[in-house]
This record gives sequence, C-alpha cells and structure tokens, in this order.
Amino acid sequence: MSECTRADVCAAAIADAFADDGEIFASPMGLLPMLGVRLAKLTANPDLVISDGESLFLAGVPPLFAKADVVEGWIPFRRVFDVVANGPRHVMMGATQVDRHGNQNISAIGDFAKPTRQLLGSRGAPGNTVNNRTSYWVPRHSPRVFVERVDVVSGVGPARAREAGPAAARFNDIHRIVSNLGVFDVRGPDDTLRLLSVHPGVTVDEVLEASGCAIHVDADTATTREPTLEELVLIREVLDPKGLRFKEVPQ
Ligand code: F8G
Repeated sequence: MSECTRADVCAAAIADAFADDGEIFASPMGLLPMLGVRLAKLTANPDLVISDGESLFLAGVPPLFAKADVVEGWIPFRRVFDVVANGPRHVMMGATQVDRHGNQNISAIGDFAKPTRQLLGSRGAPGNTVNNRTSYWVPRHSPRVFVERVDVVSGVGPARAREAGPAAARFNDIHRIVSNLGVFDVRGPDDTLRLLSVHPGVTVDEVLEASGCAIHVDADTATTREPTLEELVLIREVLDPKGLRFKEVPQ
C-alpha cells in the first residue's frame, strides 16, 4: 500500500467528525464530505443514516456517485426540512468564507448592496446552523476563505446565534471545520476558531499564514491522524476507486 495522500487524510478527518454521532442523518455536501461520511459509516459509526443526496435513504454504502443498490427509504427535500427542524442531523457544508466567529458565507462576495460575486445563496445554512450539528469542508484553505468577517452570514456561528436569542442558540453546534491543511473547531476564546490538528506535513505557521484571521492555537497542536490500512483500502478500492477525491485535493 503506497503512502497515504492528503486527500486520504482529509477523508479520515471528515469521518472522525461523524464518528460519535450515532444514529442520525448525515448530510455531506460535496465530494470529500460524501467520501468521509461513507467511510465513517463503514468504520466508526455504522448507525449513521446516509442518503444519495437527492431523495433516497441508502441501506448499503455504495461508491461515490454509484447507483444505490439497496434503498431504505424516501427523503425528498421537503422531508429533509422535517428532519432539519426535528434535529437528528449532522450536515457538512462548503464555506466560500468562514470567519473567526464560525460564521459561514455561501451567498455572495462583496458589499451586500452590490456584491462582486453572486454564489449559491444561503440555501439551507441558516436553518441548519440553528437546528443541527453543522461542520464545514474547505478544500483550498486561503486568506480569502478564512476571513475576519464574512461578507454575508449564511451559517450562524455561536456568538451570533446567542445574539439572536435562546431559540437560535439552543441547538447551534458548529462541530468541525476540516480544510486541506488542518482541523478546527470554534472552542477558542469567546467561541472563536481553534486549530485542533495540522495534517501530516503541514506546520502551524503554514496554517496561520494561509488564514486571513486570527486562529487560536493551543500549546501542543496535534497532527491529524493518518487513515488506518482498513480505511485506505475502503477509500481506494471500495468508495473512490476512480480517485475522484484528487479533483478536490490534488495530492
Ligand atoms: C471568491 C471566493 C472568496 C470564490 N473570496 N472571491 C470567486 C472572494 C471566484 C469566482 C467566483 C465563483 C437542508 C440543506 C440544504 C437544502 C435542503 C435543506 C442545503 C433542502 C438542499 C438545497 C437547499 C447547503 C449546501 C453547500 C455549498 C457547497 C460550495 C461552493 C463551491 C464552489 C466550493 C462548490 N472566498 N471564493 N470567489 N451547499 N458549495 O474567484 O470568481 O467567486 O467562485 O442543508 O442547501 O436549498 O436546501 O463555489 O464558486 O454546502 O462550497 O459553492 O459558487 O462555484 O466558482 O469557486 O472566477 O467568476 O471571477 P462556486 P467558485 P470568478 S445546505
């Protein structure tokens, strides 16, 4: 088995973000999140409930983008909203920007009155972040993604959720931010970004230089674990034999 790649490390880090969730609905948005969630279901958390991202709960764990062979239930978008409101869900979204208070933006770049770039719109982010455990995946860590203040708040971080009142703060749970350089949470001082681990081969200074905002660093920062041999076999031979993950993390 050849050395593990950064993409493999990211997949295992994302799997770890879902490892302790138990029997809840995992909603991974994007390729590496989908890979990590399926890896978690095949290893640390077999109770995780997964879907094809469109309308079907899956009983098995098919490779990325393969047709589901065993279907367990019906989960079109309108029913996803029922699960969102009810709570037992962990969503991993993308983040065009994320700020040091854990707010996320997938809506627009620039001044709100006249944005320079229109992105996806906030989509499910506001409802997700006040109802469900929410994590973010950032495939290209850079100062324009990790910013002091997001241009538009799509996903709400802990401080803003508290400002909005107890109903918004009660279930706000920004769990992990996994980037191609490291793993973060929002348990730094005053609920700000904290570096939990750097991926193998990455230094803390590299992470800080690649970030446009302050990030809290504990005295001893861990190194993100490498995937086990079992996980590498699952990633390479079962879930992503075509190497689609290298489109997002080309290492
Ligand atoms: C930037 C930056 C930056 C990009 N700073 N500029 C520039 C400055 C870049 C380009 C231009 C475009 C529950 C639920 C839902 C549902 C359920 C309910 C959700 C029903 C489903 C449907 C719904 C939300 C899911 C995500 C988002 C995942 C992404 C990104 C992308 C690419 C990574 C794929 N920092 N960045 N620019 N959605 N997507 O130079 O300029 O902007 O750049 O939960 O929906 O409604 O509710 O982004 O942009 O999680 O993360 O979108 O938009 O394609 O092309 O990179 O080149 O044009 O000059 P992109 P990109 P230029 S949950």
